[in-house]
Amino acid sequence: MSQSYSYTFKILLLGDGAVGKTALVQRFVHGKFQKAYLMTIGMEPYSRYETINDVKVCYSLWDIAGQERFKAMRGMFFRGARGGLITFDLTRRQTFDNVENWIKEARNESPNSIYILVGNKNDLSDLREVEYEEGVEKAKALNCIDYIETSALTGENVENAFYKIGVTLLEKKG
Ligand code: G3D
Ligand code: MG
Repeated sequence: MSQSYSYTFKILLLGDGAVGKTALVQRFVHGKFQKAYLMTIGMEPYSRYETINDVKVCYSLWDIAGQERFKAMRGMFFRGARGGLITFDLTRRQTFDNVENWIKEARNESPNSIYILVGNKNDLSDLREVEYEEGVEKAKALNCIDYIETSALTGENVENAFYKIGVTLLEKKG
């Protein structure tokens, strides 16, 4: 059985180490949260097929997978990207402060791509270091399509984050 689809969107998972990029993509692709998985080395290809507004699209998801610190290895990763999730950890302000660097690099490598700002781990509300309004402000300032708070653990808003990117890319196409 073959799956036919109209578009393939290459979408990047960006952000500092341990913010939950792999957990988010696992949740989106496999529908579950895995407490422990091997630290991934190299690029992990994931895909999920979706129908958005009656159009079949393939999400090709590229998880930066352990290369957060190795800038020199990222050329292939960025090539051809249509968009990305710029992710930070709501419980670590440092990862929020680094969002600028990620978006700068992404725009430099893939000038026409679109980004959504994602504050992950919103299930850990007692440990939160970044307020919702700050996320909204930063998303505006950096020209992201939106700000959204997710939990790869509970699954909250994970579908929405990817859906928003897909819808926006389809609108750009059409
Ligand atoms: P990364 O791919 O960005 O480096 P990971 O991050 O997906 O490997 O996640 C880093 C750690 O955060 C993991 O914990 C993972 O279980 C946890 N995590 C990811 N997303 C969430 C979330 O939404 N809520 C909570 N509470 N934890 C999350 P460990 O303990 O394995 O290091
Ligand atoms: Mg990872």
